[in-house]
Amino acid sequence: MSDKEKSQFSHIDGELLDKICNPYDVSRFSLEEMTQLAGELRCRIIETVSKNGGHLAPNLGTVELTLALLHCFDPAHDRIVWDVGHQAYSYKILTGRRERFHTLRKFDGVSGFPRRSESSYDHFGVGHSSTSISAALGMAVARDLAGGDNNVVAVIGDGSMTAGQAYEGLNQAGGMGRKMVVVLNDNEMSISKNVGALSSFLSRKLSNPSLTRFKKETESLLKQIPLIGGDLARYARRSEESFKSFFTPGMLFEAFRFTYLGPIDGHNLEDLTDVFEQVKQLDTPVLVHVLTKKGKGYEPAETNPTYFHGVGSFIPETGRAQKIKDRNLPSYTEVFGEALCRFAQKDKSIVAITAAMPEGTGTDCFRETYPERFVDVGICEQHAVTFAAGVASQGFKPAVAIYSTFLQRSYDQVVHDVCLQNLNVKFFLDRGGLVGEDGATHHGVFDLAFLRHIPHMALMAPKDEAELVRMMRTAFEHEGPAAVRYPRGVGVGAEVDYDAEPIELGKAELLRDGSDVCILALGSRVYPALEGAEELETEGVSAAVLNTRFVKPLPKQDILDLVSRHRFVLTVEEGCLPGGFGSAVVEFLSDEGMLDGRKVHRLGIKDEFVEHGAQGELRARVGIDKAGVKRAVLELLGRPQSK
Ligand SMILES: Cc1ncc(C[n+]2csc(CCOP(=O)(O)OP(=O)(O)O)c2C)c(N)n1
Repeated sequence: MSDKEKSQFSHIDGELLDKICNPYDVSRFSLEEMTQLAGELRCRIIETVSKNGGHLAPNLGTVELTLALLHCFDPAHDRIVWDVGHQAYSYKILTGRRERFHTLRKFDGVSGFPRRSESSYDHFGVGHSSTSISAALGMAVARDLAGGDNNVVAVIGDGSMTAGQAYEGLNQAGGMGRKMVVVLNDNEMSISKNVGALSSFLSRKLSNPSLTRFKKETESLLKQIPLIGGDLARYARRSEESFKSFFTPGMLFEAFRFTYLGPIDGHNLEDLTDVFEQVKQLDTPVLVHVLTKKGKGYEPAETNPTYFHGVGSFIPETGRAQKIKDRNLPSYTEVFGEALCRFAQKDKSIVAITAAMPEGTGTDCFRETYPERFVDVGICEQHAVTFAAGVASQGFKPAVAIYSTFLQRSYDQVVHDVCLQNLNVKFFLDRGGLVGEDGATHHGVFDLAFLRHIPHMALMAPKDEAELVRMMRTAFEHEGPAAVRYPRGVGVGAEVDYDAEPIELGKAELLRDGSDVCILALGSRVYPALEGAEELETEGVSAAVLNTRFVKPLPKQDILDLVSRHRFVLTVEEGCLPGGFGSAVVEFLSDEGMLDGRKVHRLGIKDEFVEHGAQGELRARVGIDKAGVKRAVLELLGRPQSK
């Protein structure tokens, strides 16, 4: 470790922090004490995230903002609504969860996101972005109906302001004119650099030289208007200040009938508390524009906010990642990114589309290699899908790389814009299944169920990273919409052939034959099923395992061939049971009159939300790991289970 690295983090005792008994204590602290508290909070967050992983950079940026909110507002009476909620660690620590904060993101521990079930101070549950203004407005309307007098504050980042829903909320809020506050936490970053026209508008790019040029151009344009142009130009010239404020972010929000205050230094506690005290007096919608630095106070995170946005365990002194045992295996995301670049080299019609997640989806390498065919649309999943449909309608092959959980946003666009027109859009759904520590808001367990019934859609899930590449090729060669869903994490170490042949649509793969039971497994559950079957052999059970590969078109012939030889059938998937892969199999067997005299059991995620925790731990708890497969087979066969 070099001297420079050593200086990057040093422990600070929680001298003030550990004395806090309830959130009201913050309102009694002086500015000086709050400044000390900010340092202690940062230290607590860095130490905990370095062990448990989590959203570091966003949380370091909101320490002063949180202190100022708790100083000025009453978190029991007022309503504070965090957008995405990945920046609420300080809030959690200060609102009763300090002592449990070391359990952050662990099973049964503090969640990484606000949750109503976790604390009465978490006023609205969240994990997906851009919901805060809508929810806060709902709370404001409910307050007025109930004759209440509480404040409602939504805190939203500039990245989250790229989503349409934020403007739907602003539009209604401005129209209704209810008392509410929107705090725009502007750090010029989404996970990566923020994108779109609005981001440069917000990010005070109107520097003096460009402002002057803009002013001159506008004046000369105004002068060209017959009769009144000269007057307009004179009005516009009247004051430099009014001109400036007219053409700054305030203009946008004032068009939505919000009172605009800002921009304000989001790390200056005095300014923040001053402005929050003022907004409490206003009875209109107010937008407070706060400028913060992502990763503030921790050099490695300030320097590389994208990496430290959401990070695994690391060494606090250096910021370097802790060594993880599977690190030598490539992740599904990496294999996907590499394959997409290779395919795009030969096929010039491939266009990569991401909704603000180039790194998360592995399309960052595509961005570097084929910038003209790469599009980051911002946090706009609905738009991403319709945009892709537009691209496809002109003969290109858009690849929408997206987390399964975020495609939930785009259901109608998938149905109405893509599938109804049978357009050639390819969906690559990363984080399909249980994602682990991010928990219920992020598990990608509904995709198979919400995609499989849409006409024209082809839907598949690979058993390993080599099959992922083959399925990508299958999807690209298929005429029409297709989706490939794969899990979070590393592959199994299968040798990847980037030139491998596609797979015939609707063709399964029999991996193991057997006589007592047949297991129809899908995607990430194929190897656990196979390993379970091998172990069952030693217990005298002969189990066949089919890598079913496709949910749609279902490999009907392969299923018929196998099931017709078995009385006992088990399906295994890492997705929700209602409407999922197992349901598809049962429907098919029923239609074929194959259920009589057979026992079919489905393994998957029951009709419930799964909590946060390590991915392996969660898979074991819901019973879809190797042990769960073995248990289910023995139960199905009515065999006694060894304890
Ligand atoms: C609907 C949805 N899409 C994508 C994400 C993934 N995501 C989490 S945070 C984030 C960036 C948010 O940027 P911003 O609101 O500016 O907050 P910052 O992290 O910069 O503080 C993204 C894209 C999400 N949570 N929800």
